[in-house]
Amino acid sequence: MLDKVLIANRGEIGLRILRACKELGIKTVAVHSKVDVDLKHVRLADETVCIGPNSPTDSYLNIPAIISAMEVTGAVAVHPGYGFLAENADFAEQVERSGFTFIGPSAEVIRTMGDKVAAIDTMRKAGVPTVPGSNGALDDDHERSLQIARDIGYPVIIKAASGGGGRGMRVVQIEAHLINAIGVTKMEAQNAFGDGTVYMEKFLETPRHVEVQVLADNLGNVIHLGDRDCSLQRRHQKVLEEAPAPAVDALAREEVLASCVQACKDIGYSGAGTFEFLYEEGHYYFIEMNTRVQVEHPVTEMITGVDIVKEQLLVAGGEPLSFQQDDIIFRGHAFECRINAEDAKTFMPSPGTVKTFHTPGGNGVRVDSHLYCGYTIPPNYDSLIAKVITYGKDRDAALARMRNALDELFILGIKTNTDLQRDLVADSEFQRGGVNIHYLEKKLGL
Ligand code: MV4
Repeated sequence: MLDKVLIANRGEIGLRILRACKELGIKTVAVHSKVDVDLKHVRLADETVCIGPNSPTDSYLNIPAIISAMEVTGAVAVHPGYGFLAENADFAEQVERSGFTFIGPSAEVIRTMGDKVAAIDTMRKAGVPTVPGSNGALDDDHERSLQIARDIGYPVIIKAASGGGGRGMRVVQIEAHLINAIGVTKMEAQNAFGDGTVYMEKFLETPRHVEVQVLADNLGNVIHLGDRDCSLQRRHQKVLEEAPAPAVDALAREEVLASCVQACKDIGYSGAGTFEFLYEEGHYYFIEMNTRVQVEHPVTEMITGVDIVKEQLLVAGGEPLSFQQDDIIFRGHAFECRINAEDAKTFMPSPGTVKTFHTPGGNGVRVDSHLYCGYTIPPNYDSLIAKVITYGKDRDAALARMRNALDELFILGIKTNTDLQRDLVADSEFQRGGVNIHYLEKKLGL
């Protein structure tokens, strides 16, 4: 079992990791930037280390500063949370080379999944369903690229191998535009990521974003925790998520869940992971794998009873998973509304001091938030300030609870997107279930 863990993150996930450590009797070290000395988890941690000024580059992304903090405090492992260094293979490698434990999969697996061409190739070979496409990088042979596009049919999408999360992509509607689009995407990818490798996929016009949660230990045990639907997004920022994904084909789901578990076994996966799929007309198409804990992990926790962060800590300490697949019983439905400190019209971050914070409660309601009255949200970081999560015996019950929970939520002193969330849970098409990835942007008139 790990003795002392360094939390290399901030905000709600910093607090989430601290809570999991405390439940397991693990000592905690919170590292923070100058302004973040007032963070809730920093105040609650056993030890704290200021690792630099407020700019993320100088603090939460400063690898030598974080490894030094581990040496100084005697922390044996580091939990990276999400964002920042969570999917940085060089960080994982340096942590391990310094004799510490990185809480996550091996640097090699992180590196493979960071290269989308390698990730898709790995998953296709492991039997996970992928999008019809180039099955590898595009080369300089224009005739070959044109033939691949003809074979899969237009529209197609050109994606950067080092992109992901919506960066470095271009849709091509007709053959006349293909070669130019490949050239421009390559150029942009080279400039943005230092890697001009691109690949091609069939462009799916109205898919849903459905993802699969997996857990693996270092003894060869792998389980899945079912799926989530994260289709409600704006500019690749998720807004509202739910588990399980509503209205998916039961047989296709069982097949894809089994394929994810098998793939994890094949590649020696360790820790928590998420397979991202596009789901359209009864079919799942793998697009990316995330090697970190995700913001929306609580909806899965609510319907399975599994504490995903605790499992990450156990597994990293060499313990077996607390559950076998047969122990996992999927029960009920859960939603998560992300509450951001942002302007309702412009979506620009809106930092400031919280004057009043009334959180919802009651049966089946969970709030993951680091806010407290008098806390000042700094301008330097992500605008996520709270996650309101509700559980119910079925989708309608969980949604009714979310409507009540959002009615109870009061945050004064800063601008938030709470009214948008209230609109969304009152939306009749969303209530029916299964809206696609374009639904929110269309509703907002973008
Ligand atoms: C796609 C796609 C349609 N067809 N790939 C965007 C983020 C990145 N993870 C992959 N993305 C997409 N890939 C094919 N072949 C549409 C998207 C996409 C999207 C995917 C998930 C969630 C929101 C999205 C918003 C716009 C486009």
